[in-house]
Amino acid sequence: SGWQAPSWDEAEDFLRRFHAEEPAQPVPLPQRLRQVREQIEFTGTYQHTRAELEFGVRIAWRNSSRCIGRLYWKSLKLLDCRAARTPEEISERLQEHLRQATNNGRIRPVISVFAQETPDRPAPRVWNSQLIRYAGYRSTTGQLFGDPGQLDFTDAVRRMGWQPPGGWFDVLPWVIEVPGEQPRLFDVPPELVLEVPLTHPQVPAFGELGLRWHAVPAISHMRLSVGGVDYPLAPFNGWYLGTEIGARNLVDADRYNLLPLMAQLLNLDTSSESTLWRDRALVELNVAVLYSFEQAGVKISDHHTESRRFLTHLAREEGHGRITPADWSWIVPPVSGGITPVFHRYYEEADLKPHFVLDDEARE
Ligand code: HEM
Ligand code: NRG
Repeated sequence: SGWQAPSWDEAEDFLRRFHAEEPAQPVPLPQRLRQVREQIEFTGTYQHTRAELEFGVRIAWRNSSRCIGRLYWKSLKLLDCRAARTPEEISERLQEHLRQATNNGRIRPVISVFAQETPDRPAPRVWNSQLIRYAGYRSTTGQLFGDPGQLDFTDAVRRMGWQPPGGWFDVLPWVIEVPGEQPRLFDVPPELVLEVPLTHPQVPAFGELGLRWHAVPAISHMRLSVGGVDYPLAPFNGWYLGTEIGARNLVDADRYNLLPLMAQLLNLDTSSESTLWRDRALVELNVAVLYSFEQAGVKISDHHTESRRFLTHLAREEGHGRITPADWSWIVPPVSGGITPVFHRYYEEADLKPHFVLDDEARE
């Protein structure tokens, strides 16, 4: 992407919206607008106050068209990591993020915001697409194992010297890059990675497969953009919707691809598509994911409940006179779409700011 000065229009829009939604500010709007205009003029950019940044990240979540989990947008907790400079400092902040987010299974939505881009200093970055992901491998015989969605990233960290354990669920190291230095690898301390062993309430053999998944989805490759200022490293997390694991991560043909194995365990007739063996295996996998997380005391949502909450969110926002942009194809869950209420309507499409953007420069 490269350096882009914050546009005055975007800065002004943001500050006006902040003061409109949260009027009780110590510095009145006209004075703050003057300050920011001067900062941009003299330094090429400006610094958000903590209150502005906290508002900014919450609105960025509220504006995420693809996210079904937005009812709780006001509860997002900000960790202000803008002062962290060295790879060690950044790694420590990321560890603290995992600690606060995981909260022994009572997962809390958290975002850590690192340094912004400035005219004379590019921002730090993490190459990982999420703070916790499993490595993917191709054996010498061409056999895939682990998470094939991470083959390229796994290759990259191997070339940087990572020793692959070669298992199905190996947590990948962080690749932390700060300006003017080579990227560095950091192992994620295992005690910070809460994982759930997967079992099925009626199929004991399923539990013997040794499947597992991590508790916290923490996206680390989206750029946060607030009031014209770019924060390339701003990892955030909520909790999982069961289908993300049970209908995609474990099921996609280019991920763990487990439907055939599940069908075998369930003794399903796979001789023809019309037995719907895929669908039946899919539902049982999703049962297993929700059941296992609940057994382990790890927060997770099912798609019926989270769909209803999303409609509550739409109604609430409408009550405030705001539009809620949404992308139907991402909001509707990948199983049982038509029996969730989010299926039966259309949504407004809009690219509102502040927002999260998928960065071209992020790997994978
Ligand atoms: C996407 C659920 C919290 C921002 C999604 C998706 C789901 C989801 C199911 C679609 C993912 C996919 O299909 O790969 C939830 C739930 C949350 C939550 C249950 C619980 C609190 C958050 C938070 C943020 C956020 C805290 C940001 C502060 C986003 C964004 C996307 C997204 C930006 C789109 C990602 C992309 O384009 O790849 N969310 N979310 N979500 N969510 Fe949430
Ligand atoms: N599907 C991805 C995670 C994407 C974001 N989902 C969330 N976000 N729930 C996966 O790992 O399966 N969140 O911030 O909670």
